[in-house]
Amino acid sequence: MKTLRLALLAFAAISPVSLMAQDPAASPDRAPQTAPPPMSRQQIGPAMELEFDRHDTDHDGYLSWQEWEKSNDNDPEFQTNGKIVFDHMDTDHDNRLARQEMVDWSLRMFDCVDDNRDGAITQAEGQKNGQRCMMSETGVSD
Ligand SMILES: [Ca+2]
Ligand SMILES: [Ca+2]
Repeated sequence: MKTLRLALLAFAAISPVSLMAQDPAASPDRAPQTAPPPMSRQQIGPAMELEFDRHDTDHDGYLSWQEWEKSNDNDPEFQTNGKIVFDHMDTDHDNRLARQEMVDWSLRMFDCVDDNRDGAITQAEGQKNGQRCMMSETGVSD
């Protein structure tokens, strides 16, 4: 699950629909049984922009592998699987992620996870489909 979390970096980090099991301690103001609200497809673009800016530390408008890698705590597992995912996101193969590449990838993941096609993903869908979608999109799972 660790690799999935890292690879889904933006997607999971910005989403109230955590792909991880919900940690009740992390949301003391919310009853543990209460699922977070679904995340709509419209939220993905703006959320990814924010995430992109947070990681683009040299502000050149691209995420380099170094910038991407740095966000992941030097996890050795990330060195291999993370690079595979990065290369999948880098659709024009210039070894850096443009904003649009990151947004497009997230939307592809979103559409895969949203298996009832209602334009929103619930926590249940994330947990049920997150790993499978990651695998089908990149060939990498946990
Ligand atoms: Ca950059
Ligand atoms: Ca690129």
